[in-house]
Amino acid sequence: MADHATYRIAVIPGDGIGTEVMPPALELLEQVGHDHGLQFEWRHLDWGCEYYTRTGAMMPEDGLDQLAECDQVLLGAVGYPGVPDHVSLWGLLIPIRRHFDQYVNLRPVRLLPGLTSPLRTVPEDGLDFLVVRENSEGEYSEAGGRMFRGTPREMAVQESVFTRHGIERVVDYALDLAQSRGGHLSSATKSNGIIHTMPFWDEVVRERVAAREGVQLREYHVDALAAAFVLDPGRFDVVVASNLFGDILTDLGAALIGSIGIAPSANLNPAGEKPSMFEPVHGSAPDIAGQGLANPLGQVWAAVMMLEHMGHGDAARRVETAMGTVLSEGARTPDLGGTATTTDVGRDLLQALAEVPTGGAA
Ligand code: GGG
Repeated sequence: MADHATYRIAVIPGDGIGTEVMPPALELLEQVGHDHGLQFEWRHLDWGCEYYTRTGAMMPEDGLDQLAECDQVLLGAVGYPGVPDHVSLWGLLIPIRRHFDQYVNLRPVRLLPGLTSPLRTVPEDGLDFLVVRENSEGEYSEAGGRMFRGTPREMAVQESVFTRHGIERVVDYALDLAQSRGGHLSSATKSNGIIHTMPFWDEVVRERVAAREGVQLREYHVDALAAAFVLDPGRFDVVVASNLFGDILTDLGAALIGSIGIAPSANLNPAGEKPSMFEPVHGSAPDIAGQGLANPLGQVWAAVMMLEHMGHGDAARRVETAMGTVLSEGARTPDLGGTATTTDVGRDLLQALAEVPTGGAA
């Protein structure tokens, strides 16, 4: 991509600690942009639960049109007590993922330098695998309904939706990654208990793998997969999972690298025809919100994924190197056993970045 590129980035800090972890990420992006000839035009958007209490909606009616004018979206966290979780998620995060066909949710599980896994034994070369979560259908579905509310006959039905198109495209994305890495694809299923959708998932996964050279498929029931994440995480290279399974597995993945405060997530429209969205895996953490103690590294790592997606790998590597330095030598927030504040970590990150030569990231 050309130098002096200007990017219009929608910034939605959202709720709780989202508003605290976003500023250090933006400061770092400003600095790395300055160093690498990239300009960012921030479009700050105050959407979220407070916006909902003021207006009755999580974002304005033309919210998706406003985002369509941006190159990418940076999101903090969504959800806060007082607004039901399904209202906040289906009013902001999920419409964005669907409208912009961000059908891949890419979540790395990687032990950065300085991080210690809570696992007693980690592989010699550390933890390093990718989870590709299907992000547009599956268990996150509007199909269903409630009947007989407030009566003894009250009932709810929730349908999962799995389409051939939806499974094929996410598996193909995961296969591309597996071919460029260790050549192993692990698929999360539950076809013993889920009688329709999961056998279908397995069939389509096998078909797509059979059409590829050099990728070995391993299929796991999701419960056994969760156990293997803990007992033998070194066996994983690329994991592909449905929407809900991928969401649950990646919180476990975040725990394996020491804190959910660090883990990043990229909601990708792989063709780049529409904006993608980058967010930390963590939520709004009302228990620590407002105290300045949130770890900004998940948001910063999400920004690194945005730089990578935009083709600025050099700039991304520099920020990642700075993250490793801070994790090894710098301030730590309480989730990592320290007493530092969000601002302390942001300051150390900027200092560490200044030490990483442009074009010379380790
Ligand atoms: N960082 C965005 C956020 O608040 N995530 C919380 C959450 O529950 N997300 C649900 C999902 O990723 O499906």
